[in-house]
Amino acid sequence: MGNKLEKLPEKEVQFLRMHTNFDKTRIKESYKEYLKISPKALMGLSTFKEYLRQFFGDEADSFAHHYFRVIDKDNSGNINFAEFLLYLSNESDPNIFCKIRLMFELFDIDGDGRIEKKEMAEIFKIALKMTEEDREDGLAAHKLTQKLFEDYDKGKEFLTQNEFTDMFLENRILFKNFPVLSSTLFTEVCMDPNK
Ligand SMILES: [Ca+2]
Ligand SMILES: [Ca+2]
Repeated sequence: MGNKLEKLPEKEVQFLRMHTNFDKTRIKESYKEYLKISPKALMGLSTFKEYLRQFFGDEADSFAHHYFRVIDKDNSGNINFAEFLLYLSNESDPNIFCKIRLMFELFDIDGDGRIEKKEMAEIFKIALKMTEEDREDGLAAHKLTQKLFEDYDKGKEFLTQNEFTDMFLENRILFKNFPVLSSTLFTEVCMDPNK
């Protein structure tokens, strides 16, 4: 008691009801869980790193600033609860295209709306490291990127969002080791149909 952070303002609850798949109860419960991860409500990169490490191990460390970039929608340098929940909502949405959109943003490191080879190689390098399949300092990631570009970039040297979507849908196994943040807050990732 006495900590005014403990209660989520009604306005924010309403906003999140409108913009996520979650009902009031789940929003409030998530907020409690979120405060355990980030007692100050605003989460900086170092807190976010600790959180990822706790759930996904040290290997997830190199993913931290990339995920952080995607979640920190307003580029404020901090993640707030709304940003976090919006991310979880998209990630756990039954519509796979919501998740693909997040993945696209993860790979589009410079945010210019297209994925260059070096961006894809960078992200796959991290992902492959988590599976210990890439001991050769990114070589496997480069080969994989090369192959995917041959199949999907139509000779342009970058992937558009549509091309990335096709690539994702036809190669889902490549994404199996990416951290799924909604699994950390919700034991069963499912939607309330009466939102
Ligand atoms: Ca922010
Ligand atoms: Ca880019």
